[in-house]
Amino acid sequence: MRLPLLPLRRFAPLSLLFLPLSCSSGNPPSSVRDTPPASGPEARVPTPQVPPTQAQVRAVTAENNLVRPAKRAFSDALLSQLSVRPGFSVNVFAQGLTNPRVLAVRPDGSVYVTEREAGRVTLLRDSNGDGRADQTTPVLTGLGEKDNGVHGLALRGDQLYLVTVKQLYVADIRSDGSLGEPRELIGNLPDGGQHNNRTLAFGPDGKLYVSIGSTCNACPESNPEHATLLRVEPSTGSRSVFARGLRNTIGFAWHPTTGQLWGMDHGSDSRGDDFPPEELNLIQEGSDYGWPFCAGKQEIDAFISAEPPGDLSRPEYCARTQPSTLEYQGHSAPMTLTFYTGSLFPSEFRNDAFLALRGSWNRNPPTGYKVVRVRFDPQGRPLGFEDFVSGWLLDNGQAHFGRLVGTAMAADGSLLVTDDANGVIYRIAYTGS
Ligand SMILES: [Ca+2]
Ligand SMILES: [Ca+2]
Repeated sequence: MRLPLLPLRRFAPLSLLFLPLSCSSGNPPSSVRDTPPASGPEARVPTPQVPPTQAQVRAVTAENNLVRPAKRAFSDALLSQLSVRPGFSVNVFAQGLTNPRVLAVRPDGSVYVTEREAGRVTLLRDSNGDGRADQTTPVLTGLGEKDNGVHGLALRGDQLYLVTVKQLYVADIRSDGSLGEPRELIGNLPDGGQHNNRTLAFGPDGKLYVSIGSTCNACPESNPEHATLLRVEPSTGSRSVFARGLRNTIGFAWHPTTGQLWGMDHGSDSRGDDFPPEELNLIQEGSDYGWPFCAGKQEIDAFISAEPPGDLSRPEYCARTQPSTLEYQGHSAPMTLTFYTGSLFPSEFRNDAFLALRGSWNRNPPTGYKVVRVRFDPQGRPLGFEDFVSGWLLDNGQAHFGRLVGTAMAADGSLLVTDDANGVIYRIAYTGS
């Protein structure tokens, strides 16, 4: 349920609230943001809300909608039930893996995958080009275990960067694809807490970007590196906060032609079925994307009891944060994001993105459990989301047979997607005419 918009009680009228802001900056409130996103509405005054009463919080929490679809084992019969766009097909690239999470693909077709709960990195190869891996070789073991195992990967040249919760490593890739001993580049990333799934990617600037989720569902963080994207100098490991107010942006990537950085942030839980939305953000250096006090397009999160820092009212604070560019159904759990630059798919897919939605546990009915396409226009502005492959959710949301995490484009232009629940890697290819 959504909380009703409550009358403004504890705040001064908005016109008064924004008066000092206008005077001090010399600009009208619509100019509060430094840089508007590439698309999306103009800045607007956030809807004023007061924090909900404890009774209202209890009412939402009581119907907290903890719906956890039961896991079904993978089967070829279930595979055949997936819905995919006409002309595309889905097959199993690999299976029997332990909790496969993040993928990285080399130009020669080698696929590295992290098996987080095993603390392992495995190399997969399809040597005969039939779309199925026929070599499965563990190349690194012992990097953490359970929820603390190795998770994020990034390739650069003949080196593979790897991240656990607190450590960033780099390993040389030998000619046979095996890895040398990983060297620790950073040993003191922030503690994990609720969100310990670090992800990595190299930017067009040659720097390594690391997503550091929040420790909590919705709270002010004391460590300024939590709920951020960090930028790391790969030669030294020196690092700085690139953007903040990001609760858990596991999926982020640079648009192939504009070079703009787009990321999908997870909204906070236990706020009803639909609020807050998952966010597609244009991530810019030095910007604050609002969490934990604001969500979506500068909407105030009325559930959090803490007050924003800096003696700012909630509307003032949210007006200084970056609104999302697009929103998606709350609780879908966006995972990794991959721009499509291949030529196997029809040309209309080029420079669009694919996104794995791991799926909800905090919504009734459940949502997610699918792969969506994020359409971008020729100028690189996101237009919207559409289902690409769906059907992992079964029986009206009572069951599932896959929770999707990692996405990557294979060397042949197909799309690989990991399922960490049944240990499957799916391959989506275009087979139409
Ligand atoms: Ca094969
Ligand atoms: Ca946000």
